[in-house]
Amino acid sequence: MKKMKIGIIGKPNVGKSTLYNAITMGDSKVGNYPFTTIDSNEGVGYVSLKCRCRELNLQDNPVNSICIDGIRFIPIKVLDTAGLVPDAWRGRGLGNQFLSEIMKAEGLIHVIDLSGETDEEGRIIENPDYDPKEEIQFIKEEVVRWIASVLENNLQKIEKQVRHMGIELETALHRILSGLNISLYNILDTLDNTGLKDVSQLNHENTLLEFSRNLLENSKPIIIAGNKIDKPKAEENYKRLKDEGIDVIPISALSEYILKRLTRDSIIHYVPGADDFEVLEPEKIDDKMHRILEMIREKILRKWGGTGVQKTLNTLVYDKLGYIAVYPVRDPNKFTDVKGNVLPDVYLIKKGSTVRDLAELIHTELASRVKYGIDALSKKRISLNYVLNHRDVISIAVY
Ligand SMILES: Nc1nc2c(ncn2[C@@H]2O[C@H](COP(=O)(O)OP(=O)(O)O)[C@@H](O)[C@H]2O)c(=O)[nH]1
Ligand SMILES: [Mg+2]
Repeated sequence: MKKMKIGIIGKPNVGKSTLYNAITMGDSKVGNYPFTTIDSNEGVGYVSLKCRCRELNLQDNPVNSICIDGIRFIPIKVLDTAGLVPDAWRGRGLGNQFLSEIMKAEGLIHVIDLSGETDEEGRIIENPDYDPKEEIQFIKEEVVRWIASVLENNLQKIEKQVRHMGIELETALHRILSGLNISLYNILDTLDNTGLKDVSQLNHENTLLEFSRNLLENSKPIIIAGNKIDKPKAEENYKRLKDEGIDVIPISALSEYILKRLTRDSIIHYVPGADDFEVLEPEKIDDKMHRILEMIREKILRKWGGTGVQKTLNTLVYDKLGYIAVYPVRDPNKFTDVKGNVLPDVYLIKKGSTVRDLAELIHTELASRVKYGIDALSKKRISLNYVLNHRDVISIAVY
């Protein structure tokens, strides 16, 4: 199955790479787990859910995912990028080079610096008074302008297709934009929303920008992660943004990174998303690290309910991208696959999907042979049009 991909964007120095490293750090406990780093800026992170194993009183044998202390983790691809600075769309800085790569992602995490200690270029400033609201605006505008420039560079091609080859405007646009994970539906919606009818309208800068802005909004969900909540002015900035109705998830990427690294070295035990950790080897923690860990426990985990990193991933995938997680099993009584693995797999599938869609996702060949489904929790037979729920356990009966 194709793994979902999400990207990390933001200005320089906000903590994108720290977040990326925290998200993609492999867990040593899963040793030869196949989902290791793919390349230098593309790695594997996890979306989590409360696993069904405990309530069913089962010892599970995860195959496509991981289960730690009753929390199931589903792998997704995560991309890191260089920071975007003002005018990046014109080629300023390095960020621009990565936009075509990052735009292939289904959704984006926009990391902002809540401390106010860095300016729009990511430079540390003396007086920490940079308003993070500004970077929310300007980064989005850079991406909008970049999409507009892609369209502008292809305008002749689009015009030729529409005027001389009888191709529909949406199809011509889709040929240019499909590589950016933008669907024909997204394009049709945007044509509708902006009232754009003729290709010539795209020749006007304002129309082109409006079209691009609308397209970004309806094709690329973006979640804002407010980083560095451990810093002095961060809470104040967070509250102000919240009061202005801006959705920001407060996070501390560095805390998550430290907790994951110590867990990897078996010095502490921390389950991503948890609001506490357990010290396993106190003798390996020096005074300085001890103080850092206590600070993380009191000022981050207890205060904010976690580092916010897992919450960011989950909110993006479940709430913004509209996925649910479903366990397919072969045997609805034992909750196993053909090899006897208990609750082996969990699939991310779009909300509103049916039993038939699940069969299709697992294997197109399976889809052609499906008879009906069985809800393994109630043992009830369900139709192929049954709409799946988050955490359903489904068996598919075939001919
Ligand atoms: N205080 C604090 N510093 C952080 C946090 N996350 C990252 N940083 C620091 O911010 C700086 C920039 O981080 P980096 O990940 O390289 O940022 P990038 O340029 O956006 O990739 C580094 O000094 C990090 O240690 C955090 O949660 N809290
Ligand atoms: Mg970086």
